[in-house]
Amino acid sequence: MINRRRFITASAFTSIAGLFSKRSWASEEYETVKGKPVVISTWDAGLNANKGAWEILGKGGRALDAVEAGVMVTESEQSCCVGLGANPDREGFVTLDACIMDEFANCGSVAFLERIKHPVSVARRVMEKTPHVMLVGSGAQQFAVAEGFPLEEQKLSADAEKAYKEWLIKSEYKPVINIESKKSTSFAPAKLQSGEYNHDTIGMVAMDTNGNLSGSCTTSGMAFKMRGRVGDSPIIGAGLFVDNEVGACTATGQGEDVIRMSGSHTVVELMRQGLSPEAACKKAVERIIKIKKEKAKDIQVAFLALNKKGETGSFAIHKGFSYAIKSNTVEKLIASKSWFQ
Ligand code: SD4
Repeated sequence: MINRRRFITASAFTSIAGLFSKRSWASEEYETVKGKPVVISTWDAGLNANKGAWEILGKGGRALDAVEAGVMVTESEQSCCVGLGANPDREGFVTLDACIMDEFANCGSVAFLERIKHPVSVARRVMEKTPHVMLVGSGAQQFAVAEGFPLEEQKLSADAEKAYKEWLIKSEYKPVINIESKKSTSFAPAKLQSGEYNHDTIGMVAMDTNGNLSGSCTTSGMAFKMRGRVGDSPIIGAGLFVDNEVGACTATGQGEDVIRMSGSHTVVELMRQGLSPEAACKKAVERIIKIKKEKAKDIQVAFLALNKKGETGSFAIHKGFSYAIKSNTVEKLIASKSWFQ
């Protein structure tokens, strides 16, 4: 239960390292950002992504433009696990999923998209230029090319190639996503074990100076997934949901378990009933735990939400999830609370 709000009035942008080392807030607190605009995004890659979004939000721009530009930063980071530099599927191909949603409930999505650098931008084109919400596979690629997106070379990044080769030695298919506390998964190559490669998604939600909300989500999905596998990230209501009257939410972690309880939509509906972002995320996590029972300890899912008042919050199954926040008064990484400690 939420009984205390912590208003962030930080005078200057405090050092991220310093703030991250102080994970001492009481369990009843949650982050509240005073004033708009504000942007939040998943994992540490969110710090850079938020800077990209801020180029637009900081100048009074629209949240929709900001959430597209923000996650494009991560899609471009070849060293990261989102976009074409990411880990491939079991057949050695990088396949990408993304979606975007605006304040009018317009939404667009692509899944199982190959050789396109910015799937989030293709998702936006689907939203703006077609009567549809979702395009997949070769159809999505064909649409992207027709829209002028260059078809990139089908080549793994050096890191992804190394990880894939290591994975091929055993070729074990035991999907485990994002459990930082469990660095040693049965298939995980060195970089996965170090946690460096364990995040293959960025989800971002933002409120602009007009108080309008938008969100985006983009991923390479689960490393070494079955060919054709699509997770929650491009699914409106699962990996992302925005309701401009209430709030917005994005999810990360084991997509299958987010899809089966319409995760992000559930969080927004809980906020509609009056729950704070953190309380809503926690309730959604509890629902997954109820569904998965004992198996919940083997999966990670985290929700990240923003409400119409500019309050933000998150909750994860396991510890290790963090999210990045940026507003006029704060820029930092926040360690999420979690069900298992
Ligand atoms: C998926 N939810 O494809 C994504 C994976 C993820 O950080 O979030 N990874 O299931």
